[in-house]
Amino acid sequence: MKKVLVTGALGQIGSELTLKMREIYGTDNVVATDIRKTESAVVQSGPFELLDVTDEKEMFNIAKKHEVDTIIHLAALLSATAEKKPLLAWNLNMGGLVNALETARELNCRLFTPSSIGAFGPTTPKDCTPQDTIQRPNTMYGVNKVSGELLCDYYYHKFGVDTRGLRFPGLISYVTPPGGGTTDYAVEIYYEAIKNKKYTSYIDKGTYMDMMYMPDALAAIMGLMEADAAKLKHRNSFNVSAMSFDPEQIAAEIKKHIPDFVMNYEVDPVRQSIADSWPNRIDSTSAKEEWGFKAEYDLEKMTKDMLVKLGFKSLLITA
Ligand code: VAH
Repeated sequence: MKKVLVTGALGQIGSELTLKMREIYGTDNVVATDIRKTESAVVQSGPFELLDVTDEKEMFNIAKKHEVDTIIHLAALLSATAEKKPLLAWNLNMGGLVNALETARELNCRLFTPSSIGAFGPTTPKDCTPQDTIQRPNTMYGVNKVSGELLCDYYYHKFGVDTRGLRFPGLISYVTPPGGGTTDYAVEIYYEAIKNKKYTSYIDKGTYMDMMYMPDALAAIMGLMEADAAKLKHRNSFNVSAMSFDPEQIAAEIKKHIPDFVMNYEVDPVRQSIADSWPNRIDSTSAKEEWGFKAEYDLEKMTKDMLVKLGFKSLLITA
């Protein structure tokens, strides 16, 4: 990776990944793009171009102009929004990916795009979900993710494009909030715990989902992109997870630091049914074996860090 183009650079992953990669690869070597322009650090600190990923010509032109050798394609709608606007999700999520793959093919770039635990469905084994298993999702987001995995496989086998991907769990961070996802509750809860000492969860007790703290997600993307291509047996996205919990467990962890924190439940049927269709806990063995994936943060370590980073002053338990 010498020169990188990032799409969706102002989103939850992009806003942190762009800055991290600029530190490592040099500011001018990471070109950020997004459909909107803000006063953010990503826009201020290095090259930035406005880009609607459904515009193939524009994506190609920007990639060519900056002579990039790697595309990190992040622009997409998340699961809950995709369920509300399925056609928009299809057009944006699939149209954007096809354009990124075509640009990568024409300019001989390596390409990363995230898949998700959303690529699994109700008939997938729920626990210790294997790397290679049944994928029959019943959400538009899931349909996009499986189609995306297949397309990445296709471009690798048919055209030799060096495609790489990760099936991310819910990503938790204190920098940029996610938007329109099913796992967003696990981010919102920290903000509300500090602000109001209470949170109303739209996901029900007992609903387990995989999660990961953003520093581990960024390290995983860069680790996979730097991995020796010859060692990668999977091109269709690696299972990666750092932890699995249900709303009661994250609330209990927060209570260790904020004892009067109160959790209430008002279940949102749309997001609950999406969550119910996903695995409880996926198996990341292939990622560990093929390119050395590892996660540093579990629920306890992440909670301490989130609370401190969000400005919570008195941590009762410090060890
Ligand atoms: C979502 N965070 O909730 C995303 C994700 C694991 C799920 O891909 O839509």
